[in-house]
Amino acid sequence: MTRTNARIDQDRLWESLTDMAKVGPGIAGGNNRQTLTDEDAEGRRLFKSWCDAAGLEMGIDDMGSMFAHREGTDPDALPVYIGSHLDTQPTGGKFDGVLGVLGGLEVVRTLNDLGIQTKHPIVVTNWTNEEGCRFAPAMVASGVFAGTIDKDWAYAREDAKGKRFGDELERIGWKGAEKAGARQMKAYFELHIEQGPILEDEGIDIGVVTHGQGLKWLQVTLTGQEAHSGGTPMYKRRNAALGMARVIELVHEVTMDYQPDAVGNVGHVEVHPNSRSTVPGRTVLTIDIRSPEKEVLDVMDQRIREGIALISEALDIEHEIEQVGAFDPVAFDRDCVQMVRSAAEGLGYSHRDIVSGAGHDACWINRVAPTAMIFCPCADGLSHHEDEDIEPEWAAAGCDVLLHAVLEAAVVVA
Ligand code: HGY
Ligand code: MN
Ligand code: MN
Repeated sequence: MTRTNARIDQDRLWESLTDMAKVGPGIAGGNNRQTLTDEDAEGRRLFKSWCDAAGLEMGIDDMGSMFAHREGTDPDALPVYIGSHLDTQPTGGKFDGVLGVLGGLEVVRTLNDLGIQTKHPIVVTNWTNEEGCRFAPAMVASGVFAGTIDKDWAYAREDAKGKRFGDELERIGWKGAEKAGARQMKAYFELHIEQGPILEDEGIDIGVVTHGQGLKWLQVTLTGQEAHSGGTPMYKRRNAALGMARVIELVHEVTMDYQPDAVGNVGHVEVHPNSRSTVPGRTVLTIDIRSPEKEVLDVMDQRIREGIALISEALDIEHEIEQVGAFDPVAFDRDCVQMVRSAAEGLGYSHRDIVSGAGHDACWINRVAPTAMIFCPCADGLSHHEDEDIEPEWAAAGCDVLLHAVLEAAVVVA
């Protein structure tokens, strides 16, 4: 095989995906490898052992992100980065994020097999806490790297048990010395499953991701008054759970006004004291709204805030709204996107332009380096679900395109 018709090793990629899936197993065949847990640490060790075997030099930054470096012939040339994330949702799948990290490793393994040298070094990256489920927000380490999130604010984020991000990073032993964001990149490529149904429904091999939709996470705290659920008359209640229910309905109603592109969700809720015979005095919920258009995102944000104020007034409860995550809609780099498109064409894979519904580390890295993403289909478009699944051939096609896009960016010299 030569540079032009180089292909990755599908069986080896699939074997690595299968081995990583054994780390932090879920309860129904997927994964629960949440960030900065012992399972995450085990997955990191496994990834590092594979990088060591591939002759890569590992760097770690002070957010715990991992950078496995393959030498280029010109050590002064800015590296081409390939990355994604190894952390998962609590009921996550085996491929969300993992395909992008291990696909990057497979690219390096293939170059080693073929003895292909590139002018620019190549770096395979695992970003800490892409999912944002244990510690909000999502994409926090790539956000610190891109200079849009303050590191100390990130360190102070707490999980549901009050554990701090910074302390957990120290505890698992993956806090590096490098300052996050000190690295310079020539380009960044991320391979990811689509996490939606379009590619599979249309029978298309590759998604050429031109844009990513914008996102806002609003954490809402509603405060009423705990009271006895038997002795307290309905008219005297200040029910924070009723407020939560009405806010969830509000998010749905506002979002439905901006179809088909806008989406809204409330996936995180807390009810205090969560006792059967007590009217809840406090509820906490996170609103997740997204749209490819910034204006729509902003008007949804405003309408929801106005609606929460009216709900609170009607129920005589207090409300506090904190924006805990946000990024504007992203347009990826045209040259890098074209490298993806021409790689798919050169390899004979069907492809179509697509907008990412999910957020990715690439959305932040796009602010500091020319960036593009490659999608492969996923079964029934399902993700953030333990049944998340892909065909080995889908993974291989995406990784082949990643290989050739990276080779174009990194410039083959031998
Ligand atoms: O929220 C997201 O879109 C990503 O999966 N963390
Ligand atoms: Mn992901
Ligand atoms: Mn995800």
